[in-house]
Amino acid sequence: KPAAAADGANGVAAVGTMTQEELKRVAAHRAVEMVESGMTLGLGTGSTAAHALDRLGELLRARELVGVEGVPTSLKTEAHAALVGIPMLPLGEAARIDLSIDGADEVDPELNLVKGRGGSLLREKMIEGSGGRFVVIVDESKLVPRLGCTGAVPVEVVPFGCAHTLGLIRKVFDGLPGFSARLRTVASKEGGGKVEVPFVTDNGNYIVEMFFEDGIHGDLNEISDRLLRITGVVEHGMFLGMATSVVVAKKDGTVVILH
Ligand code: ABF
Repeated sequence: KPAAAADGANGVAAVGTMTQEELKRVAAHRAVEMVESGMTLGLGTGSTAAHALDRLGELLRARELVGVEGVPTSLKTEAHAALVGIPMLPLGEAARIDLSIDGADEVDPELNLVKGRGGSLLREKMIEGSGGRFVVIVDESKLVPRLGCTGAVPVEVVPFGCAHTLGLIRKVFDGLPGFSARLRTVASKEGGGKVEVPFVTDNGNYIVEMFFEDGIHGDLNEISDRLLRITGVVEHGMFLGMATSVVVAKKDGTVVILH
């Protein structure tokens, strides 16, 4: 369905098969070409978005871009952007977001996304959904036939009553074969790596991870509504109809832009 426009990666002819890290960089650099001086940017989180931050920093230092400001989608991105010299402002002080650039965990054929396996889905959705263009940068391993095919679909929940909220989330998918949901945990530093504690987001919340045997079949908007109606759910990691375009770096080093 999406119109595809193929071009070379940064004008560089593809040579052999590139590593996944190189592909992430190629996609990120292609998206940064869309940035113009004076823009306010949504700054994404994750290893692909990190390449975009590095490139933006380079262009700002070289004064090839001027007057660019960024709104970071996580504390990690805020620290990275500060390190490479990208001026920043909080979401509430940005008159508008012109363009957001961020990675994704999955992209379906309609350009719906799963995001948030990095733990930053709430700030990402607030910033990337606040208007302006949203350009997603991925290597081709992120393209899936259906959301939820390759791993967890995260849901941010408030810590209070999280076991109760988890139960309500499970009820949305009652009887669905192969469905499971659990609280995301990490090994606690205090416990010498042996004790698992809940993963805490930048907003002080927890994450419920939903798993589907063969991805999510059914009406994604309806599922989204049902999840968001649960008191205790803050937001989920399905980004439906939000991406303006998706820059895909393919194994051979070429870039395809899906709209
Ligand atoms: C962010 O980073 C998240 O929404 C997503 O979970 C993750 C993708 O990370 P990576 O680019 O490292 O694969 O965009």
